[in-house]
Amino acid sequence: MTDIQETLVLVKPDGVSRNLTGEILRRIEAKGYQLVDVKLVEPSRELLAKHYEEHQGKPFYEPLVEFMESGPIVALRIAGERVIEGFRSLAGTTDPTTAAPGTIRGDLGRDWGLKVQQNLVHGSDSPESAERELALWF
Ligand code: RTP
Ligand code: MG
Repeated sequence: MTDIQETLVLVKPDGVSRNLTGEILRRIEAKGYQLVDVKLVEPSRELLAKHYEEHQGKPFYEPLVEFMESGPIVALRIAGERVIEGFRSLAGTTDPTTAAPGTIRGDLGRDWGLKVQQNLVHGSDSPESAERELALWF
């Protein structure tokens, strides 16, 4: 049985400013996922507050939102078999220093003592998150 899903991927401001959007999309397409929609977004604080509502009140919340407002973001709607967990696997774990080599964060991410991990990408973490986040960004 197939399980074709859609997920939201964000190339965060560090990825866009470091000209890594193409490299990130290349990895997504090379894996076999389909690009369904794409846009460059400068998100409002309201959008970011909704996007990160699960993190409100955490110590990293404010620096995270400020970082996400620091430059344009590329939002991608991606489709494929089990793409939600598949993209999380391509991205690697949250901290780019310890993310496995071979992953986007492990190969390309940097954490040079920055408070917020500037870890290049976001990917929805469940079917419920994907549906909610795609409706926010697209
Ligand atoms: P994402 O939501 O961006 O795909 O990343 P994730 O699931 O791996 O990480 P999550 O726990 O959802 O955290 C969201 C983003 O917040 C920043 N963060 N900083 N301790 C910290 O300083 C910290 N923890 C998380 C990262 O940018 C992370 O991607
Ligand atoms: Mg998350």
